[in-house]
Amino acid sequence: APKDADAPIKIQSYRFEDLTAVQRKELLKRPALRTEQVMDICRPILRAVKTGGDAALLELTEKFDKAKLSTPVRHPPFVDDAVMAKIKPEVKVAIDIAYNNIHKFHKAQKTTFGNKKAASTGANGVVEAIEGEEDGVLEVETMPGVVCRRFARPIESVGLYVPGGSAVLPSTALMLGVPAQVARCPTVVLATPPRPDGSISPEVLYCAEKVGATAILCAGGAQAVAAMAYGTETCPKVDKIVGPGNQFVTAAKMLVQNETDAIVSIDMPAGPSEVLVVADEEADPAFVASDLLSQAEHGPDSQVVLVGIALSDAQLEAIEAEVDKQARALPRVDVVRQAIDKSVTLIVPTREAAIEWSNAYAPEHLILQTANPEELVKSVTNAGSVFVGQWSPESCGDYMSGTNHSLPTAAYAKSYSGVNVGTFEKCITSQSLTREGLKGFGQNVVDLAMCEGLQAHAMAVKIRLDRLQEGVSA
Ligand code: HSO
Ligand code: ZN
Repeated sequence: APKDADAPIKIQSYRFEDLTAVQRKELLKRPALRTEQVMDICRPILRAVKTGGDAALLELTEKFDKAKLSTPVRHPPFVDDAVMAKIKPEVKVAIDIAYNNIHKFHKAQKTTFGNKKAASTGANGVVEAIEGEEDGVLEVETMPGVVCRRFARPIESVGLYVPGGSAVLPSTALMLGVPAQVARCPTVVLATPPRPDGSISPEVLYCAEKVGATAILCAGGAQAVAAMAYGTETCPKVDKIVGPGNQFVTAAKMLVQNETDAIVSIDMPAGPSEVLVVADEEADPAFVASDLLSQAEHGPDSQVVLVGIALSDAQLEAIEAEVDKQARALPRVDVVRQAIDKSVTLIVPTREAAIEWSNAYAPEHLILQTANPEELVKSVTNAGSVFVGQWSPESCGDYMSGTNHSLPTAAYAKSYSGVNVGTFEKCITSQSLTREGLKGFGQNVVDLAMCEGLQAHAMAVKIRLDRLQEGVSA
């Protein structure tokens, strides 16, 4: 039943000391996703597109997005003067600045991929960046005459899922498109659901243009995932599908990933967006509340956690009053109310306990509104992205600073990284042995191969060692 509009918009609060071990474990949990049910809905959709191609895709787009299209795929250029005229000048400026910062930060990730090649040391001992293809080559001579290398190559064809629906997300088009562009992926399909009139938001079109997408797939949901995973008459088949989406998109991504005839990988399993804010007695209650609400407005399932370090009752009440006051002024107050209803405030005794809780929760976003926030960062072991200090709201990372906003949720920050340039590359290793290299450890290879009972392996080395021996005696 809809809550009465006068009911306080208040986060349930707990004191760490009052909780049992079982209760603590409960509080760390995310709401269970009903993946099985959703997968059952997705399976026939995937099958339809796999066998029916564009015709099936267009039919599903008409059914789910109410858009009647003649073809699902658009090719560049995506924008012309008419499209650009629909974008507010200040929005264009904002997109341009965001693009530049995201590009700068992601470009820098290429050269940190591996160490610099020793051979590239310049005249005065300065290590020079290796241009172009050789970006980030890692090279190690493990034994004399044995050189091992690791180098990155772009994934040839990638699919970027940019959600539509309740909000248009040009920022997500940038967050997925820029690292793909920096990685130099040759084929970049940007999928996004069309509006009922068949159009795509001009801001998303502009971002697709800027990141150099090679095609736009005007489709959403499981059907878009299927089109990219299998390919259709007009949609290129991709090798990896990246980007956030609703539960259908997520379920479809998980399904195609397991299909041996699709051979497609995904970035990570995505759940509802989350934030954990750590605040101390000195934190500004209005700032803390605004950060909690910016996450809550994403959706009724959004997870919002406040961890207060030894907060006085007065400080906690001040934050709660701000949450209530600011929430009521929001157009998405109904969404916010539902998210806040499921949210938690936890009062812990110390800074150490706060970070320990955060590490156990492994939040997608971690905001530190405390004294010496940089000091706290050193103890962070699990988080998607950290917002350090009171002047670093999550909104800046969502749009402008340069970090990626496509991040692991549902405690997957324990093992996954957010989207980055590496998401769009794979690493290839190589080894080059000289005669001396082979001679050096050839017998050791033979011995291990024989230990494993793999005589052909041993032979591949022995035959060469013998040849080198002949060379010496001849
Ligand atoms: N906070 C969202 C990203 C986003 N926010 C897009 C605004 N637009 C998930 O990280
Ligand atoms: Zn956001």
